Amino acid sequence: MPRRITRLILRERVLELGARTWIMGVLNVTPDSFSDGGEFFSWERAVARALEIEAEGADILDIGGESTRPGATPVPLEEEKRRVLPVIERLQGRLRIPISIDTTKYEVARAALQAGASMINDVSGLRRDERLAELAAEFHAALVIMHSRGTPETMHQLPPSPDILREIADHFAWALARARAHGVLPEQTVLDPGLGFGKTFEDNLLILNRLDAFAEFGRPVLVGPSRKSFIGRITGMEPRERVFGTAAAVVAAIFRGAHIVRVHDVRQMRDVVRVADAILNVEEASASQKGK
Ligand code: HH2
Repeated sequence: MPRRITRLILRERVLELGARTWIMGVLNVTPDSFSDGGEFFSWERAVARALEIEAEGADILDIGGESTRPGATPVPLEEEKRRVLPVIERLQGRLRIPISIDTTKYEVARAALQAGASMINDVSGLRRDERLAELAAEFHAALVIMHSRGTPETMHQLPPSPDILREIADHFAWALARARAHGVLPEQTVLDPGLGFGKTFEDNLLILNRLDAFAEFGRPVLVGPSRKSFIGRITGMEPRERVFGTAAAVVAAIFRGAHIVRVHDVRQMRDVVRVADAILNVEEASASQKGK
């Protein structure tokens, strides 16, 4: 079944999502991210990787200056700004795809938007600071509302959720209402169930298998399975070796209605996404006639 087409506002751009899957390429300007920590921890290398991510076929670039892995050291505000802002500034006029800022901090998001970012990727889903919604409204930026159980410091001590799908849906309903109250249009929002964020191994698999449960909100769904530990638990592979496992999760997500996939291995996932999209979008009536 083809995916639902939804409109997404990213500042001056208004895009139709759903005809094909969007790829969000990950750029972590951090020394300690779980799968690529330290790799792009200099402005020159980060800028070069950003341009490469675009050339490899990403539709959006997600820049983050603070690792969210469990137990990661919180990054002070000024340090997070120092990591990401020079990269966004140096990309102005050079990168054609929109930039998303992966932060939960109001000041970082504001400075990133001022420097040219057009999406806020809030892994706390407005729980840390609702003013991120005010910012999205003010700049007409897109807002990713992700579900997380607890914070990176606490998420692995929480008892499992009795009903993870219900818990995520309740959070989406709450956060969409809060965003609306701060002046964010529904067309500016994207929903993300937050794979790995305080979820059990089975929760992660269930979320992917039942991703279509979140279609009821009528908003694009983003998922970030890339190199995550539930894949390592199945394959026994280290983070950088989880490319094929990530590919399987990406295909499953696309077939359950994901509009955007957040990945590190953009070049490889571009082919994965293209093939999955072609299968998803084939029309039965024309299948026997065309392209023999
Ligand atoms: N996952 C990570 C970070 N940000 N944002 C969204 N919307 N969805 C996700 O699943 C998501 C996210 C964690 O991955 P990564 O950025 O590679 O690691 P780290 O947080 O250690 O930098």
